[in-house]
Amino acid sequence: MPTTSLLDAIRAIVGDRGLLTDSTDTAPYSEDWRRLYQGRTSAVIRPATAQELAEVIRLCAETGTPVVPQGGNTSMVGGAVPNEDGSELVVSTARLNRIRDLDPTDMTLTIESGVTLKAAQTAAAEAGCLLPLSISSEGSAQIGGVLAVNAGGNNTVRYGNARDLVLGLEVVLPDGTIWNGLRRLRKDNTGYCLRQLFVGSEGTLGVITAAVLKLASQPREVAVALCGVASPEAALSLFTRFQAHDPNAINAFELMSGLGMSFVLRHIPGAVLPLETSAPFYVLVELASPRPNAGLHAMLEQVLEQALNTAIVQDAVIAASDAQRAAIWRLREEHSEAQKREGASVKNDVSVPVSKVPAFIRQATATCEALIPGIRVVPFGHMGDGNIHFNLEQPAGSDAAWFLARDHAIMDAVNEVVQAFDGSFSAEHGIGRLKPYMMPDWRGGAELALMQRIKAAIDPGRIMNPGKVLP
Ligand code: 2HG
Ligand code: ZN
Repeated sequence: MPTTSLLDAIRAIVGDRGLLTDSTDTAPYSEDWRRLYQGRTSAVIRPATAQELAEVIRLCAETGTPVVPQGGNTSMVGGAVPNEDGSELVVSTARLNRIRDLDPTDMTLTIESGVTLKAAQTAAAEAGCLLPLSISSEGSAQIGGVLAVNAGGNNTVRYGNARDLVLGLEVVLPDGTIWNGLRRLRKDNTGYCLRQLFVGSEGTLGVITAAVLKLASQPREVAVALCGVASPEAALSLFTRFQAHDPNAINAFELMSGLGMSFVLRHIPGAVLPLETSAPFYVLVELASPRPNAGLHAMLEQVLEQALNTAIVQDAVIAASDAQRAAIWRLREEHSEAQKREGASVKNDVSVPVSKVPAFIRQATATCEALIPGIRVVPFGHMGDGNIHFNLEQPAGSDAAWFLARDHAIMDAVNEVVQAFDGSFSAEHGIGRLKPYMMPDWRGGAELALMQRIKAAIDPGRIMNPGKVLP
């Protein structure tokens, strides 16, 4: 357990503003937003600089005190919460929130880890650039966490995952050393690519304190449509039509189920379906171009008209204003919140090859319905990159605790289907505390052994985010 003298020494480094010890202050940091894990901690450390953090981590290493790095605490897999016994300290990156540099010629943003993704996007936009990463929780999620979990989100189909945007990193290592790798080079072929080791490591190898991110050109034309479709198969046909027209124009291609949409319409104030009739599934498609007159609206109209004529699409609406565009996106982005308000849910953040998405949904649906009669299947997500949130809502009127106690049975059944399609059991949310038990099955043998050796080499005292990622 962290001793009073350790906490006093930490206070001497970070000051009163940098240390929370009162249980009412630490409570929000001890629980994940899904309320799957209710941990406990004797202190939350909020350093203002990487130097302060490094000194704190050195003390933790010397005393063998485990630390849990935390950004916006939006993890879907309990990756940022401390355990229940109170032995772990939480390190919040919230005060590491400076934008250090933005260079529109180099197209780079050098930014500290506590800046929210939304604030980082705004900074890029103000300089006439685009930070091409967008996730539903971007208002709270912080850059450090986004990189630590290699977030994906809505624009992976075009720009890749968080990993693809990182040119450089600054990391506080488990012994309290600061590694300054904040290079902004497009070419730098100098040995092992260490930054990519930390991206996706979920805080188990160190704490990311700053990053250099690649920017893209700001879109000058954007066109968004919401379409009602009969099935995921129809959604896939629509996707291939957009691909045939211009694959580079597709910014996002998101799938939603009719049931998920009904949760949004029921629970999210102001949510309205902008179509005349409801549909079994919906697609949100966004096209974008850095050219001002790229003809995207005409292209959207043309593809949708053909799709309507051939019954691939049942109904469609093209946003006519920024406000309508935002309203359509809101229907997609509020899916998690609506699902939470509807009741208990078990999430499967999985990916399969894009061409297999419809067959996967069909088979996984049948599997879950056979496993728990009345279970409500709510698949949605990033169809354009093959990442489906195959979420399951408790049967109406059932007991939430009873349902959640079956989470492993549900996840394992879904994962069997994922495996049959050569997919992944975690596409963009990471492993956290929820999924380490799956690692031996999916990444066992040489791969997991190598990960264990890397962990032992970089964090021999095993103080960084224990119990996460590795079984
Ligand atoms: C999204 O795509 C997020 O909105 C959350 O990744 C998905 O709630 C979920 O399962
Ligand atoms: Zn997602």
